[in-house]
Amino acid sequence: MVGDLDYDSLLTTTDPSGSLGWSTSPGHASKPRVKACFVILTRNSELAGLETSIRQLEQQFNHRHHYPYVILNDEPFAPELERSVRGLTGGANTTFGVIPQEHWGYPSWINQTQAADARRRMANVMYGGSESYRHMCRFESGFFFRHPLLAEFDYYWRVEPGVQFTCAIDYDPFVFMHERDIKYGFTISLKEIPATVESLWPATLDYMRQNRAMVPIDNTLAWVVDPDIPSTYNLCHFWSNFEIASLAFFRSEQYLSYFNHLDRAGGFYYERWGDAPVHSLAATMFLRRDQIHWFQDIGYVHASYENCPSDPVINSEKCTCNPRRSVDRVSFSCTREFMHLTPEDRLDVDGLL
Ligand SMILES: Nc1nc2c(ncn2[C@@H]2O[C@H](COP(=O)(O)OP(=O)(O)OP(=O)(O)O)[C@@H](O)[C@H]2O)c(=O)[nH]1
Ligand SMILES: *[C@@H]1O[C@H](CO)[C@@H](O)[C@H](O)[C@H]1NC(C)=O
Ligand SMILES: *[C@@H]1O[C@H](CO)[C@@H](O)[C@H](O)[C@H]1NC(C)=O
Ligand SMILES: [Mg+2]
Repeated sequence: MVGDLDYDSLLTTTDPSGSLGWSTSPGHASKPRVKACFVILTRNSELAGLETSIRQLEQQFNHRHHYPYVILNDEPFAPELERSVRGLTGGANTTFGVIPQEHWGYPSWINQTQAADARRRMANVMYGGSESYRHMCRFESGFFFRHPLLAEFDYYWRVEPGVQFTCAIDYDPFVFMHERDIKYGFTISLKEIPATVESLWPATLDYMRQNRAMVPIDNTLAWVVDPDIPSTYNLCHFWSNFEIASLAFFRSEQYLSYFNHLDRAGGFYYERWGDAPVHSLAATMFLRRDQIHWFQDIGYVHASYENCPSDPVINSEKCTCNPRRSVDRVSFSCTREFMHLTPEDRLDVDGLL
């Protein structure tokens, strides 16, 4: 929680850009209103993409705010990468963290023979044959928020190498979320590849059965359960390569107990559970609809999909993207359904279990 933040005293800003999110006074370092940072997990080989992402983020948003960057890697950073990133992040504090071994690798209870069998069986599924991808998904599901470099922060914005930000962001999304008690923000939602999550929903139902009190009545599960086929996961998830979220949410007893349950079940290795469906199912179980926000106005491109604001005024004034390419318009997005959810769509959890 960021409840102890003295918000009112920070309301007057002398930031010459007039943007929200900072108060500056002569002789003092700029001080952000919300303790927030960017988190970028990267490999040394992704330097070019990392540079693209940071350049665009600085240009569209952060040159006015100087939120710090935390760059993470499972291997020691190449000195060239550190030098190059520091050159691009300018006024923002940038720290480089190597991920502790116990956060990136098999837990003791995983049978690695069985895990290798699963990789062979799933060789023709996207990343189904990859061992490192699985370590990455487990790390992003259960550990990134425990990295010591994130300890001082309350919110984070996840960024990946090689993404693009196609609209000027002339307000502060962290402040926007903090003011409204929003815990999870996304740009793109999609349907997951079924073979990667076959047992994720059954494991989630098990979790809810064993931890019934953890799931509030005003949850958002209606978004992931098809009303016509009760007790079935419709594969909808927020695409986690972009995320602006509360770290308190991930550090909560609810989230941690859910992650531990999934980790024990083994599907990060015996299937190929992605961090996107894991974060999403947690958000829908533990958060209210109004604590989850679609950043429709943040133009964002990751590989083959993009989010682009359809509002003609916003689009023409702030963006360089084509709204006709925005993925929320297509059938394999779940964003339209998310926007249509009302409190009356509340799902009876006991009916599910
Ligand atoms: N340090 C490190 N980072 C990794 C590794 N694998 C993936 N990542 C990072 O984890 C994030 C997700 O990996 P991606 O390869 O982008 O996977 P994806 O987004 O599901 O798929 P594509 O971007 O379409 O390939 C990115 O930030 C990568 O840089 C790894 O083995 N080591
Ligand atoms: C930069 O971040 C590090 C690690 O969190 C912190 O110790 C240091 O004080 C920060 N520097 C500035 C100038 O804020
Ligand atoms: C690990 O899995 C393999 C293949 O499924 C199995 O033959 C073996 O008995 C398992 N090992 C243990 C210790 O459970
Ligand atoms: Mg990616």
